[in-house]
Amino acid sequence: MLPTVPLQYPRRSAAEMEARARALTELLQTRRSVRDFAPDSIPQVVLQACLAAAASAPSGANKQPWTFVVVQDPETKRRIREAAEVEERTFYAGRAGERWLEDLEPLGTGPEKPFLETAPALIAVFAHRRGAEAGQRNYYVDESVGIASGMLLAALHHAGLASLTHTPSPMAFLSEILERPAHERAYLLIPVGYPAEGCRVPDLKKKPLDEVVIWR
Ligand code: IYR
Repeated sequence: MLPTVPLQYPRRSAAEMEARARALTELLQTRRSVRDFAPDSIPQVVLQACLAAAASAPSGANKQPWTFVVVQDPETKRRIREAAEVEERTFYAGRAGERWLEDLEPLGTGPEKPFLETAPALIAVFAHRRGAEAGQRNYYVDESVGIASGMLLAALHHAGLASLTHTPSPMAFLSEILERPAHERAYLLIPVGYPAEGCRVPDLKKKPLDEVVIWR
């Protein structure tokens, strides 16, 4: 067992907890997936701090089974866009199936992915299916990487950066372009930047809380 350290935990009053809970909720409720980015570059220290938030996530047996590849080089972004659009064209041309395309219609998405070039940074999240060395295992990999990715999205939004969870599928091309080893699998591609001027987003509604929460 590891040595232990005292837990740093400030116990707060109910009123302070409520205020903090509401403040974070209100902030998170303003996050939207952005598909139209300004080309402006973003402060590297902000990206780095948000990545540190993601990397602090809990994970199965603390294996931290993730790699975040930050792509800012225009030529690499261009290659990623090109490869993603190859997959997306077949997806939208029929591989998705009628039902899936119907479900996507309200979002107005399509096979063209200019944001993969205009967004100043793309964060490619890779999940480690197992450890790098033979016999090393990881546990609850999807859960762990999903939690870390959610924390990354929250940190980016809190810092004032827009993002998109993009999942061209299959994403094997990312492993190739970004030269990731075989035990890593592309999990999510997150364009990050500032929204383009006049950016519009679909008028989505979230389900009411009583539809998604059951108190017993
Ligand atoms: N990967 C495609 C399709 C797509 C799928 C889902 I589920 C979405 O919520 C949005 C898009 C694309 O990025 O266009």
